[in-house]
Order: sequence, then structure tokens, then C-alpha cells
Amino acid sequence: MLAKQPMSFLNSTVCAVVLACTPILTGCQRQSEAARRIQPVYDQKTGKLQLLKYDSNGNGTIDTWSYMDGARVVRIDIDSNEDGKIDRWEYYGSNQQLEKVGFSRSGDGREDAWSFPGPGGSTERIEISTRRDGRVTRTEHYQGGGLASAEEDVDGDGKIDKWETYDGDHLASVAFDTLHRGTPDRRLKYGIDGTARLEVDPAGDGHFKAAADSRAARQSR
Ligand SMILES: [Ca+2]
Ligand SMILES: [Ca+2]
Repeated sequence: MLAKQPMSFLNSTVCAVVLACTPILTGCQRQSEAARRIQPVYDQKTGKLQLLKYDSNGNGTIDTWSYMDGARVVRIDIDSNEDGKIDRWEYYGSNQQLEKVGFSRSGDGREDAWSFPGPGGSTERIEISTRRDGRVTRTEHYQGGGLASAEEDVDGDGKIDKWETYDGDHLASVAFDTLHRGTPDRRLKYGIDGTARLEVDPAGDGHFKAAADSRAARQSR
């Protein structure tokens, strides 16, 4: 759900900037109509453009706030369903490239996930604040539009303790650091048919073996 492509709102904002900075428009009714939907806010001391309030769908309700540094877009807040709560935060770099898009997973106006576009524009990574406190505790990596892997700090101690890998649309493996040693000690590998196999890495050297084998090894000692 969160992996939707981070489409940039910048193009319409650039149009808005052009219109806001060009108050005298002649002979173009469509442009003047669009200009009525834009409310520029200027710094009272410097006269610099600070904010553009924009009614993007022309229904009389402002739904888009573009925070500006003069003609440069810094951030765009969007309330697409006009319920008074922002549902999308777009962050732009100094070169006007979209750097990340914030979301509210609960739709309550509190930003708790951030999507990072890759060079092609599709989502490369999503960072999630699972406790919704602004601290990122889960990172998902995407390839070709699909979730490829994820790591998470489930207990919130600042260290990753859960690793997931995906094969197509199914979970292929999930590994846990139940010993708080910094590396996974248990791993579940899932087959396409839904079977699961538990593996363990008792030495912490990255070599997993079937849990049954390790039990057998202990018993044979
Ligand atoms: Ca509107
Ligand atoms: Ca909203």
C-alpha cells in the first residue's frame, strides 16, 4: 500500500508559482481562474515568497500548501481528501528533486512513514516509525516495484533484531536476533507451498543449519 510510486506534486506547484508571480494575465480565462485558486504568502520584511496555498481541484477548499524559499519549493503538504489532516508530505532538495514523501499510515495527520524514490522514480526504500514517534524502526527495500527485504528493530532498543527477505510476493525468510548479540540466531525459511523450516546459527558466524540437525548434534555429544 505504501509502495505506490512517489509521484511528484512539483509540476503543478511550479505552475502555481508562475501564476502567483504573474498577477497580470490577459486574454486567458483559464489562467486567471487558476490564479484565483492560489493564495501566495510573502515574508512581510523581505517580500520573499514563503507559502503558496492552493486549491488544486478548484472546489473552494485549500488542499495543498507549498512551502517556498523564494521560487524554490522546499516542502509540499497535501490534504488530498480535504479532511483537515495532511496525508502527504513531499520534501524537495536544493536541485528541486523529490527527495522523500512522508505518509500517515493511520490517516490521522501524523507522519510516520517515508518513501524514498530511486533514480527511475519508483520507490526504492520506505522507512517506518512503527511506534509513530518519528524514530525509524523499520526499513523496507523495494526492487522492481516489489518488497525485496526489510529489517526492523522490533523491541526498540536501537538495534536491528529482525530481518525479512521476500521472493516475489511471498515471505521467503525471517531471521531474529533473540539473544541481542547483533546478528540473527534463528531463521525461518518459507517454501512457496507454505512450509517453514527453522534454522539456527548458534556460533553467530553466519552459518545457519537446520534446528533438528543442531539438536541431533547436541544429543550425539
Ligand atoms: Ca480543494
Ligand atoms: Ca487528509
